[in-house]
Amino acid sequence: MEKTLLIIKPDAVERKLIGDIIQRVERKGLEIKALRMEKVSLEKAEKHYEIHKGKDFYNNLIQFIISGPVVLIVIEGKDCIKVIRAMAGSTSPLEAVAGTIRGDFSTDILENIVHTSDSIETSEKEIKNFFKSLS
Ligand code: FUP
Repeated sequence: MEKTLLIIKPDAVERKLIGDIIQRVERKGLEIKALRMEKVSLEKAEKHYEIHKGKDFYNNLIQFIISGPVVLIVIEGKDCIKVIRAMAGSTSPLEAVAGTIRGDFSTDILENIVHTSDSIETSEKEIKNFFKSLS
């Protein structure tokens, strides 16, 4: 069964949005397979975002994701990668519509509440980075 990684980012943890976001996942009918709260290490952050290395926003992205605790969640369900990305909403705050997580909670392209895997290949890699026992 397909799996995806959802990260509740430091801004959302700070703003006490963990419960709201988890409730959306459960109400959608998806399965939570693993869940852990932690402050991400620089090493793991760099691995997670290696595809963005060299981009102008890369340093800010790394500093942000290690700035405070996050919640790492492995979700399982039919087509869950696409379903969770649709629920997260667009990366661009101008395009993230109301009803999506980003559309409801963020106006910022960097501090944008959640990370979601974007393909089967990246979800496997991302889950392996944070949950050794699931891979
Ligand atoms: P997404 O898959 O929607 O999380 O977006 P991307 O993989 O394109 O980008 C990863 C993260 O980089 C975003 F969550 C926020 C950050 N980012 C910026 O800060 N500026 C940009 O122009 C694009 C992305």
